[in-house]
Amino acid sequence: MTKRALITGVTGQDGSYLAEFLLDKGYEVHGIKRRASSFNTQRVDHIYEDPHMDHARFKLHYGDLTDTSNLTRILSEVRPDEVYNLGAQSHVAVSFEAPEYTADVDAIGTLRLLEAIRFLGMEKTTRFYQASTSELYGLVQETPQTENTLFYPRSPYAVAKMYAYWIAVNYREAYGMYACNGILFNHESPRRGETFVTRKITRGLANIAQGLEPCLYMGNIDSLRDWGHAKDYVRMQWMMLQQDEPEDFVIATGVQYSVREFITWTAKELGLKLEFTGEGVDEIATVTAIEGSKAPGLKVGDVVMRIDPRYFRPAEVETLLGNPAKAKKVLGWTPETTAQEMCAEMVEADLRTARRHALLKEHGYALPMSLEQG
Ligand code: NDP
Ligand code: GDR
Repeated sequence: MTKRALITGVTGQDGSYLAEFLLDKGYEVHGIKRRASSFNTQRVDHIYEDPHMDHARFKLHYGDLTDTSNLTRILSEVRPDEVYNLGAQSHVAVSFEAPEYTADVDAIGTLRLLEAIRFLGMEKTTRFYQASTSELYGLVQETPQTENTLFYPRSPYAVAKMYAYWIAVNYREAYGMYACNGILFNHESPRRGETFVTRKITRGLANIAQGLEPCLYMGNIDSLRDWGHAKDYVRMQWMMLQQDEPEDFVIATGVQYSVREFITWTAKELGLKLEFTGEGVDEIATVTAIEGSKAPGLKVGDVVMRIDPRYFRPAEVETLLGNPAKAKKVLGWTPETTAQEMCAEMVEADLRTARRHALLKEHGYALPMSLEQG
């Protein structure tokens, strides 16, 4: 029997990798996409299948986590064996600006899905994965963080995700549902949204190297994160739903770096050596050497990074470091890509795009991209 999966957030970074992964495993994959005024399926266009063809195994449904009747209808039509709830307003800084919407989608959206599964009588047959997050640890109470570390959320996003975490646990305990939380630490890729810090850096510096942007404006570059590769992490999401008993797992690399280090790696991939000088909001990064031909838009002495307090958060999560020992022991999972390898992959992809855009610009064409930083 072909297994059926339903993915919320299929158009996002993780959703697109997970859809590919499940299709490779022979699943029929259904995804929920939001209605938008322009195309928003770029990350899954390469796996799109014409629905008019027989045997199409990848199907998209319009929907929204704020819409109960829509979720109930999709679930009743698809009757999935596995639901992966990846849909979310996932940007921590944005959640301070849109706290109510973030709670509606990230917290109540999770409840809507679980309750629809129960209402349809599928609670004993449909397995449920909840995209939980290291942001739950917020103001960390213990280092490294494990499945037993106390939560102390520091943003409307994290508070909403904490509700989602506990409501998944509650449906497991109250109704015997197979529901699991993957407590995932930051994971990135060339498909990462442009306003998350790693992608902002790789895309921004690649553009600067090609003369498309003058400077990168950053927030707190002392912040420490445990960065893994999204491809490694979606494999783990699937593994969590294949166990005999549902359990929650920390997924992390167990290694931590600063945002400043990530900037340095990116620069190195572009053949640039940087010097950081000044303190606090006056800190800058200046080019001190250039090797190779990847940065024709720059010369020694150029300032490529400044601090803009606009990107500071009202409450910051200064440090996160996960301990993935349980995932290794129980599931045999270990990450395959280091943060530096992932950075190199992201720079390569963003440099390719930046070079194309530089060529268009040289020949007088308008650039098909927003250069706004997030
Ligand atoms: P993205 O921001 O790339 O993707 C989020 C997805 O959710 C997109 O498909 C988006 O649609 C969709 N979405 C947003 N709002 C709604 C809504 N109201 N109804 C339905 N769908 C909606 O996130 P990631 O892929 O990086 O992360 C996947 C999940 O994992 C998220 O829940 C995130 O919070 C969580 N997480 C992520 C981590 C990371 O480091 N990446 C770490 C820990 C947890 P659209 O494309 O239209 O915007
Ligand atoms: P995070 O990721 O908040 O950890 O949430 P993000 O990449 O946005 O920030 C990481 C750290 O970098 C600092 N930072 C900046 N961040 C952004 N976006 N832009 C900047 O200019 C900037 N300068 C410094 C931040 O302050 C922060 O400390 C991500 C999301 O994917 C969540 O959905 C997920 O739950 C967590 O990871 C785990």
